[in-house]
Amino acid sequence: MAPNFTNDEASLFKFVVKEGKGVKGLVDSGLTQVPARYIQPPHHRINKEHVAGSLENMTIDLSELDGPNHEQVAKAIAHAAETLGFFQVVNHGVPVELLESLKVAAHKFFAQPPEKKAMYLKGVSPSPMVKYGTSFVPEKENALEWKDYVSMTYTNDADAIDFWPSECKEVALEYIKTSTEMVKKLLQALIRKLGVNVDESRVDELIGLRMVNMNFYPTCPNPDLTVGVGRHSDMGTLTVLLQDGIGGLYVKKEDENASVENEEWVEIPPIHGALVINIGDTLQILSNGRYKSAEHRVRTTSVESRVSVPIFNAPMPGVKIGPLAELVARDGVARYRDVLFEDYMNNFFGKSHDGKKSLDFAAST
Ligand SMILES: O=C(O)CCC(=O)C(=O)O
Repeated sequence: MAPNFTNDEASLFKFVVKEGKGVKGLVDSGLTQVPARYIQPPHHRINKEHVAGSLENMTIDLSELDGPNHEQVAKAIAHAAETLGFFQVVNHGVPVELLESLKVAAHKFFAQPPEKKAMYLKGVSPSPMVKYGTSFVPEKENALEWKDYVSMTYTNDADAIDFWPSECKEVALEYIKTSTEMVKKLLQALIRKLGVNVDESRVDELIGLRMVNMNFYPTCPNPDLTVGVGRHSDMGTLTVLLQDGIGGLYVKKEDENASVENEEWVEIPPIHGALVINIGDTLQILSNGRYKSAEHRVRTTSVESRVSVPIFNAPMPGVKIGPLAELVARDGVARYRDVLFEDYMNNFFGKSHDGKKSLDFAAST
């Protein structure tokens, strides 16, 4: 018999969050409608009919970045970063077989019994670099997100092998290793397109913190009332995201004046072998607002469980981030203040998802 959580929020919270049974545990218990705690207010729900279309033509062949078409490709990347903040890449250097293995590993991790996953809950995990959980910051959220995740922060190979979950550690480590070169190249190209030269050590510093997450979105009985991930931008520099074939990732078209009813969202279509790249808040700040961190969100589905595997490439906590000095001189204004990335990160993880409000923390005074 499915536990009845409809009118008992405390028991629900204990079951899903504290005991680590997650949304997957709820679904496995046989529930036929989502508990009230998962119902989003109307303006946060994702209405499929209001989607402006899908982003078919933003796929960039990265092998061309090293060839005679370098300038053209760099221009396309910068254009995507200035407009939607999202694009997809193929020929990115991460083997396509590895992408397939990552999706299999994600399913394998979440298919385990709850107690095997709960050993990575915050507070009991054998390492602070591995965290299993559900939603985003459940303690702070009025409506929970329909998602479980495991997050692995990279420090060095030995720690990854010792502490990351055995179901996914090898592929996750390989994913980080094979994607880092691409991330560096993209960042170099984007910074050069701003007319600024930075040395390699600064580029390394801006992506020195790497977290690979495995997200699991179980099937949901009420996709119209829930979200997999609520509207947000990422805090770091560049995110690399592998999604499976289910679809449901939406990005908002920039229009500061659009009301919630009029805003336009486009779907990032799943493309076999491609990786999705999105601009994070850090790069918006560094570029003095020229590149846009992308506001995005994820729909739930009643058809099949979905997995995605992002790598969040971000500065090391001790790095100071702020608009590049050359851009401030050129623009005549600093649109953001300098902040320590650690403070930016603590603020980001201290609040529920709320569009691009995370950037307010670095707003110039
Ligand atoms: O699952 C996705 O497609 C996106 C995930 C995401 O936005 C996140 O983990 O922050």
